[in-house]
Formats: sequence, C-alpha cells, structure tokens
Amino acid sequence: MNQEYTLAREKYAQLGVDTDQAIACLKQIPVSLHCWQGDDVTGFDHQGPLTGGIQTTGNYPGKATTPEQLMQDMDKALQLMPGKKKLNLHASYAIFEKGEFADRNVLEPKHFAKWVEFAKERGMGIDFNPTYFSHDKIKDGLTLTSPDEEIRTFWIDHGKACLRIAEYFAKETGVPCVMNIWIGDGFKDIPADRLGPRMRYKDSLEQILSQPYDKKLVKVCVESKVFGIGVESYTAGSGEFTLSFAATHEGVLPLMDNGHYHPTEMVSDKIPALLCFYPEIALHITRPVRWDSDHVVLFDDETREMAKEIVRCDGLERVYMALDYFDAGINRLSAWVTGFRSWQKALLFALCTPNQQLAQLQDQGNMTRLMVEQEELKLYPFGAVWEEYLRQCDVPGSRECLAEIEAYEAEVLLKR
Ligand code: RNT
Ligand code: ZN
Repeated sequence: MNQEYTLAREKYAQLGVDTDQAIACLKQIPVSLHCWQGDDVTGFDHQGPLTGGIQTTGNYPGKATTPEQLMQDMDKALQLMPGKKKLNLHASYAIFEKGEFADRNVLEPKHFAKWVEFAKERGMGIDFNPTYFSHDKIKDGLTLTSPDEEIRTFWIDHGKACLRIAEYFAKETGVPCVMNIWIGDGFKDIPADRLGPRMRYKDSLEQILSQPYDKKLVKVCVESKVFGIGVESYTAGSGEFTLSFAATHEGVLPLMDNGHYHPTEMVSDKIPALLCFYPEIALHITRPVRWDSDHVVLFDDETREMAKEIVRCDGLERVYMALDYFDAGINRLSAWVTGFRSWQKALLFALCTPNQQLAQLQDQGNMTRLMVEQEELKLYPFGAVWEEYLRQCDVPGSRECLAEIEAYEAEVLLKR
C-alpha cells in the first residue's frame, strides 16, 4: 500500500467513508462492455451502411473487420480495464462458418457459440441486443412498427430468435442476460398517424414476449429515444411509450440511454424516479454532445451524478449498467478503455461519498453546509484511492495503458 493511499484513506475515514470497503465493493459490480465500439457498429452479417438513425463519425485506421480481430482487440482492451466486466453483443455480430448464413429471423444459439467461448474463458456474463437496423428488411425506416405485415413478422421473429439466444447465454455463463430492445422506427417529417405505429410496436413486443422464456435468466428491456438522424419528427419508442410498456408488462425493464433525451433533461434525476416504481432498471451510459453523438464516456459531472444516484439509492443490485458509445475518430481500444475506466471512476467516487451525512444535511434544511461539503469533496484525494484500486486489480495507470495501446496500434492495427 503506498503512502498517498494511506493518507487518503485517513482523510476519507474522518468523514466516515471506508475507502477499502469502497474498493472492495466496486470489484463486485458488473459493467457491460459493448462490442460495437470496436468496429463502428458494423457487425458481421451485412454489407450495407449503418442505418436506424445512428451514426459513427471518424475514420481512424485499424478497425476490426472480422470476429477474430474484434475479439483480439477486445481482449487487449479488457486487460486494461479494472473491475468486473460483462460482454454486450448485438445480433448483427453472429459468427457464421464459411459459406453459412442465417438471416436475423432464424438466428440460432450456435451462431454465437464462439462469443460464449470468449466470454466463458474470461469469466464474463453476456448481454444481448436484437439488431433492428442496418438490414434490407427495413422498409421505409420501419421494423416492428411496419404496416407491412410480412416485414413486421420478420422482425418479430428476430425478437423471438434473440430471446432464445439470450436464454442460451444465461444458461451457458450462469449469469442472467439483459436483452435490450431498441428500434429506430420513426419519421423525418410530421406523421399523419402517431398512434398506429405505437399500437403495432406494442403488439410486436407482446408477440415477441409471448414466446416462453425464463424471466430470471433473461431481463428484457425496452430502450426509448427522442429522435434519430433522419427521424427527427417522431419516434415510435418514445420515453412515455417505453416506460408505460415496461410498467404494464411483467418482467420488462425500462432502459434509459442518457443520449436519448432533450439536452437539459438529466438521466441522473430520472434514476431515483424510476427506482420508486421498478424493481430493476437498465442504463446505457454514453456522452451526448449537443445530440445523441455517443462520445466516449468521461469522468464528467453528469457521469458522476448518475453513478452517485445509483449508489446512494442503494441501487447497485437493481440497475444494470452498460456502456453505449462509438467513436471512430480516435484509437478504438483507447475509446473502450477510457470510457470503461471513466464509469468505474464515477462509481468509485460515488462509493467514497458520505451519502448519508449529506442526505441528513438536506433533511435538516441545511443547504448552505450541503453546498460547502459537496464542493469540498471534489478536492479530496480521490486520485490516490483510484490508484490503489488499479493496483489491487493489477491494471496499469492511464498513461501506461496508452503506451500499451500505442504499441498494439503499431504492431497490429496499422498492419491491417
Ligand atoms: C441508439 C441506441 C442503441 C444503439 C446500440 C448500438 O441510439 O442507443 O442502444 O446505440 O444498440
Ligand atoms: Zn443506447
């Protein structure tokens, strides 16, 4: 244990914060790492562009283009992340044998066997996402809300196939699988019918969920969104829609992505609101810059505030946390590592906060002292606690991480 940490521990202890316990606690919290940062949300099952109203910008060299490359990159990145990880996959990352292909409506567990092997070898659970974008069966931008029954059925079947795969992940890894449904369905311009697509979305979800599955093994989520690129006027899966759906369908969780709200709306404030009503909720943690830009997560104010809410609401076991961003403008491994570490920092910072004492000040109406104490905490020797956490997890500091990533870039990425 180094001297800086000993001093920091002492300083926090005077506030009643046990930093050893905070570190021990953080090691147990799983955070889901999204495979799609590694290849700009491309996947392996189609040739066409990224659709669904989302966009990756940048053209940094060395992007992974095969399952082997993606796994190799992810493996390298995982080694530079402290803490407990889960693997987050999209259906479009199915791995086919040579000459084999299965469309999304008929995907099977075997198409993900290599991912299961990858996760098991590293002691990770797996989360899953049906892929309702980047596919030629999307008609007029619509999937589960399509008025064309053939199209809608295709996508309902995709959802059912994914439920089977999610259950397989849970059984194989022994860890429940969070299966998140997000669709980009909507309209660029003012629609004539806002109800119809939503009624069809509701029906489609109900048809998907009518397939028997074990609710303890698969946690189905519905993710809302306010708008997408080319889908500015209307999205079927709005905030009200998904919250109401989750509230009225047993075992379904609402998923909030903090890039999916108006810029002054804060997901940190929504977390305790939902925890009043839902046994469990899920998050996509991202960094929206002016819009749902999916920048790399940083240790910034709102990231810290979200982590604080989870910790002080005693929600660590009730909130499923997944990262969701994609930056193609910088080294993709560094993007993975920086974002993951930022969220871990935010959690550790929250765990090193004397939450009960601060809440007491609020209840006493002492907002003056509350402000001063909260400001004081920002300058506490948190860096030393973070360093100790890294040391215990046997992971290097950020500059050493970058040096390793740069070496990997020269040896592997730039030779692709
Ligand atoms: C899109 C949603 C969604 C996707 C991933 C790739 O705005 O955030 O979660 O980012 O499914
Ligand atoms: Zn998301």
